Amino acid sequence: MTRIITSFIDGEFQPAEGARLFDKRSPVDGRVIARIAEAPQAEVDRAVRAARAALRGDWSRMTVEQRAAMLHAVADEITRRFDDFVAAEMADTGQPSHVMTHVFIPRGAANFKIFADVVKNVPTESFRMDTPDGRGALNYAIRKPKGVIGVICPWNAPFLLMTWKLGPALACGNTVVVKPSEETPLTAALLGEVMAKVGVPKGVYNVVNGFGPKSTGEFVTTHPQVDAITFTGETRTGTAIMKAAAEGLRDVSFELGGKNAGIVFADADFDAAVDGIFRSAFLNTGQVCLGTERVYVERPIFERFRDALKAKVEAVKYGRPEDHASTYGPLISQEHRDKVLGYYQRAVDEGATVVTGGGVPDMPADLKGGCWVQPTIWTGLKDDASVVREEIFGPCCHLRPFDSEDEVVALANDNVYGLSTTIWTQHLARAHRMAERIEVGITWINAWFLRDLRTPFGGSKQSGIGREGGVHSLEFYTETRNVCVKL
Ligand code: NAD
Ligand code: 6OD
Repeated sequence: MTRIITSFIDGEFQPAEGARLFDKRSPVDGRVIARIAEAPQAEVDRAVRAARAALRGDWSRMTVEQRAAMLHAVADEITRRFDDFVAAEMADTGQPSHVMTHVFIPRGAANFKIFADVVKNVPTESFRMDTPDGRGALNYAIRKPKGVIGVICPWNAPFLLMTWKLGPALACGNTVVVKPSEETPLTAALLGEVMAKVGVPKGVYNVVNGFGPKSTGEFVTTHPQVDAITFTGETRTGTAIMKAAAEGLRDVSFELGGKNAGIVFADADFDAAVDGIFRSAFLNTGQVCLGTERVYVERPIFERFRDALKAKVEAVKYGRPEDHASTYGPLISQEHRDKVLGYYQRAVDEGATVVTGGGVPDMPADLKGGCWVQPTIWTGLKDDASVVREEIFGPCCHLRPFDSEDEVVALANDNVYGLSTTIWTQHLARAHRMAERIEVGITWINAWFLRDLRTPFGGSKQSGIGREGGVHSLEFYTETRNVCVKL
């Protein structure tokens, strides 16, 4: 029988009777793997009220130490149920098991641990001031939870990205109403089981499922009792959510789209650069916000680099995620596949040379219903081609030669997005100089997606608002208040 995923509110999964259900299909073969109950306005309202009530219950009476210990217990339970999380995320996304076991699921547990530790160790400021009577005064700051946080999540790395918001939100003493992507509901539901098992007070973690506009997502973001909204997803959606948040002047934290530049100098460690760019363009079938769909290669090594990257791309192994030989998965949905294939066609129309890929692979009969596309490399596009300017969010990149540092900095910055860049060179003085000049939130030098969770993470320009990570997350998930004591 097909499993039904319902909302998790006030510590309980909701009954499925009477719910409006929609299908969750496997990206691998198109089979229906679950049916999801779309939470209507009234159910979102119950979730928000549960979260509000929990702000005044046992959760609010816990010491920081007790809350941090509870989040460590959540992390430990995720680790104990590691295989269940891997299976759920593989079913939702179709991505290979090694990506789940090495990257995405371990980060779930790490996201709870790091912020449990941060809140215990971050001081607040104090200022001693002079006063006319000579006795002075002491100011000190205290941090308070912001309240009920609406957490709106995307589908591309569902568990990593959801827990990246939940870890700090809960560590700071907030309660949450999470809206997972309609494409990837499974790990958020599993986390409900974990929260209940560990004894996280009812109403602290709530999940409502459904779509975005005119559906569950919008019901969360427009709810007047939601105090702040943290969102990861497309820039266009961020604009809609910001409008919703303007009502009631609620705070937002946004991690949005990107069209990131990978930059390879001729002096780079060649093999490391090819590996790095291969990962940055094709990991997770290119569905990573930090991915490099624009790759600039210094002219003397351009052709050699193109050929080496092509060889790696042509060696990917398509297959089911649980087959350990698979290195490459499908896109998330047929809708997203149509979008990516639309760009594949547009690249040809805009005059690209297709180095490899550009279409649909010939899959075995049992996988034909999946959302497969070929990993693709282009060259020869003009800098103003839409394929070079717009986020595709697929397994593809355009390679373009460059001749000077100034030229490549200008090319990298010539975009409305500013999320990340990866620079490959042995000339570290130049790399540091470029890091100052490229308008992005995150620069990697001779690395990509190497994450220290204490560092500021977020985008410049249209790639985001705010920074999360380490103490930066506390700026969003707490309200700092000043206390002034006359001495
Ligand atoms: P999306 O914006 O389509 O959807 C994200 C979430 O928002 C989903 O849960 C969706 O249901 C909800 N939503 C959509 N419209 C809404 C509305 N009007 N009101 C409330 N909720 C609404 O994004 P996606 O397709 O799921 O994810 C891919 C995008 O996310 C890409 O653009 C990618 O670059 C971006 N992303 C950015 C980062 C980052 O850290 N900067 C990380 C991952 C993904
Ligand atoms: O590593 C992270 O914390 C993070 N937010 C990664 C985002 C990946 C985007 O697809």
